[in-house]
Amino acid sequence: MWWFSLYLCLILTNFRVDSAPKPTKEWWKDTFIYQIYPRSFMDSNGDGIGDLNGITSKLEHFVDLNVSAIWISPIYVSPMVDFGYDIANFTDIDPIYGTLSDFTNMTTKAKALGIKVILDFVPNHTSDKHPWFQKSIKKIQPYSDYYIWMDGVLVNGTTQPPNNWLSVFGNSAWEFNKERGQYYLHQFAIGQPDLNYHNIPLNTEMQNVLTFWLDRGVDGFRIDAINHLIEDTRYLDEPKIINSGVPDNDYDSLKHIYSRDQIGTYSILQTWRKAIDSHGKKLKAEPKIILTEAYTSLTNTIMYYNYGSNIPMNFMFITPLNNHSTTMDFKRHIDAWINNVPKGNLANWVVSNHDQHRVGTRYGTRRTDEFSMLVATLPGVGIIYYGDEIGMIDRPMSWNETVDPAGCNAGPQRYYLKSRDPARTPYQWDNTTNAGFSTANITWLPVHSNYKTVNLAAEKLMMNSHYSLFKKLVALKKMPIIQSGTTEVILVGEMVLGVVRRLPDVPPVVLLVNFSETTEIVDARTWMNIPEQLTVYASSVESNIPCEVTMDTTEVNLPAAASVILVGF
Ligand SMILES: *[C@@H]1O[C@H](CO)[C@@H](O)[C@H](O)[C@H]1NC(C)=O
Ligand SMILES: *[C@@H]1O[C@H](CO)[C@@H](O)[C@H](O)[C@H]1NC(C)=O
Ligand SMILES: *[C@@H]1O[C@H](CO)[C@@H](O)[C@H](O)[C@H]1NC(C)=O
Ligand SMILES: *[C@@H]1O[C@H](CO)[C@@H](O)[C@H](O)[C@H]1NC(C)=O
Ligand SMILES: *[C@@H]1O[C@H](CO)[C@@H](O)[C@H](O)[C@H]1NC(C)=O
Ligand SMILES: *[C@@H]1O[C@H](CO)[C@@H](O)[C@H](O)[C@H]1NC(C)=O
Ligand SMILES: *[C@@H]1O[C@H](CO)[C@@H](O)[C@H](O)[C@H]1NC(C)=O
Ligand SMILES: *[C@@H]1O[C@H](CO)[C@@H](O)[C@H](O)[C@H]1NC(C)=O
Ligand SMILES: CC(=O)N[C@H]1CO[C@H](CO)[C@@H](O)[C@@H]1O
Ligand SMILES: CC(=O)N[C@H]1CO[C@H](CO)[C@@H](O)[C@@H]1O
Ligand SMILES: [Ca+2]
Ligand SMILES: [Ca+2]
Repeated sequence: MWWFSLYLCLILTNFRVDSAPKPTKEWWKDTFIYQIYPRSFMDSNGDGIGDLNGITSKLEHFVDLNVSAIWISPIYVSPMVDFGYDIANFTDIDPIYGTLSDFTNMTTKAKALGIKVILDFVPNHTSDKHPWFQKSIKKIQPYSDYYIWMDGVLVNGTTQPPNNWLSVFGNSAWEFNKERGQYYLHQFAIGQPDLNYHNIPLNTEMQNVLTFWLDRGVDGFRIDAINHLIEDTRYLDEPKIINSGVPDNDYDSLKHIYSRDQIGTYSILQTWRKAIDSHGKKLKAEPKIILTEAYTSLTNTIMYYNYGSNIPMNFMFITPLNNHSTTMDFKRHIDAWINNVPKGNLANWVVSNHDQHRVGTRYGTRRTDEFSMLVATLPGVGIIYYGDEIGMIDRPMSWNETVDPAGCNAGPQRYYLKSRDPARTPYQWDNTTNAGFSTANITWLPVHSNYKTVNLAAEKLMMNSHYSLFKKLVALKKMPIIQSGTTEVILVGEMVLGVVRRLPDVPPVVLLVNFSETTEIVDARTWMNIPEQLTVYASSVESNIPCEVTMDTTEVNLPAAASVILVGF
């Protein structure tokens, strides 16, 4: 009765086949992009903090991995209240990281090695130490309205903030400034006043910032927190979420209908797309990439494609999916994304970033590799966070080790729910002092104690490591079947998720992921309509499934939480 169960499976899993996206000449197509958190990548001068010369000294790593680009989190002048996301000068390098000539040194070498450089563009706010803000306080033109200033409201004789809006990092989003006698909006830290995009000269200044870095040879920008850019100018209170289960000063206690995802955001993005493209035309340069960061609905995310974003970051493996999601949840979300990418655009998949727990911590270490394997097998661009390629995991921090403002603001009882420090520890290069990251006695965040075994040098010597697996995945992404084959996401029984990529006249590429805690044998051949004999191309490290062996696909033995990629070449 195999035909009956196959038929049933076709109905139950709502089989779908998409047409291949049109080939584009964009350099980021079918590649991985690698995020560097510069404080933690490589320290060249022994002060315990990573820097530009450190990155320059390690650029060969990206050639070795064969990723197309590095995206570097902010390196600009900053009081470091939010570790660089609070910027006091958009067009200069913070001395902690180096100088503009170190930057040029880095990009020159990157260019010679064929590695693209993407900078972080943080348009929502500046540091409160930025000269624009200092002049805005004094109402000096044209800076007076560069920020969002409001009078307080008098409640029972005391001045209160203009409304109930909350900062992402907790407490009111408004801070009173005595000198100006008004409140300013800060959607993030108090030291990060929001810029006012209803002010046209301000946006012109921001376009000049983009041009400044394009003149210095950058290949594109990743735009930070874009959905916080514009606020509804009625400044109405936001509704409370009933039974949110969090304290009243927690960002998650309100529905952010007036301070986030406002429609005007898209036209601002379009002005930046135009500024970047017209700069490129003058120089006949290669196309520039724009990635946008917005934790928002699928519909809102997809809309960024239509207004100039090449990569509206797809955070599904961070949220809404999590360790408790079922195979069906995964299928539904993956299908929805692939179906909604507008024609002529590329899907994208983010594994991790500096705001989230590391992937092996979110899903458990056995599932660490699952996500780079999914990202490699699915169509489009993969985005990984430094350390993902060697399986780095969170290093839990005590309260007094905590330095992230999101953690500090939450206080000693709740800091660990909010702190992003555990995912920002130094890169683990080798088994020497500080994992080879720094010669300092103390690094800005502690190195994870697992560095003696989890490190790049050790993994390079091993046959079966996260590193060797990741290199195979980068190569897989460049194969024609992954670039332009059809994609089907299939439930193989209840506990196994399958992805099949097909091109006419060649054997398929098949990914199987076991969501369960016990081993069983599945008939992938019947469920997925694939050849009876396929070869193991790659497997998750802890699965211990040997590579290059031939498998009978009617009886695939998948250990707990294992992932495996099968090919016919
Ligand atoms: C790196 O990728 C390029 C294509 O993007 C490919 O031509 C080259 O062979 C790859 N290098 C290695 C060492 O695999
Ligand atoms: C940023 O720094 C550069 C170099 O020091 C300086 O020329 C420029 O005026 C600064 N920008 C602002 C807005 O202060
Ligand atoms: C550029 O970086 C390399 C490697 O770190 C270093 O040897 C060289 O002196 C640097 N050059 C400049 C101009 O800073
Ligand atoms: C103002 O004061 C009155 C009397 O003390 C009190 O009942 C009321 O709740 C206060 N209003 C607010 C908004 O705090
Ligand atoms: C993920 O779920 C499994 C099964 O319920 C559990 O054993 C594991 O501890 C969870 N891992 C994380 C990181 O929550
Ligand atoms: C953290 O605080 C505790 C109690 O005050 C102290 O014993 C401990 O040494 C501190 N640890 C660090 C890393 O500062
Ligand atoms: C590191 O600590 C040792 C011993 O405490 C001290 O002698 C040395 O000067 C310190 N080095 C640095 C770079 O701080
Ligand atoms: C450190 O790593 C090297 C290889 O990178 C290895 O040869 C050596 O045995 C390791 N030492 C220790 C103490 O683990
Ligand atoms: C993922 C990301 O970059 N998030 C950033 C969003 O913006 C705030 C404020 O700039 C940063 O703290 C986050 O790190
Ligand atoms: C670990 C493991 O093998 N778990 C599951 C793998 O897939 C089969 C088939 O769906 C499940 O029954 C196993 O429990
Ligand atoms: Ca340093
Ligand atoms: Ca804003």
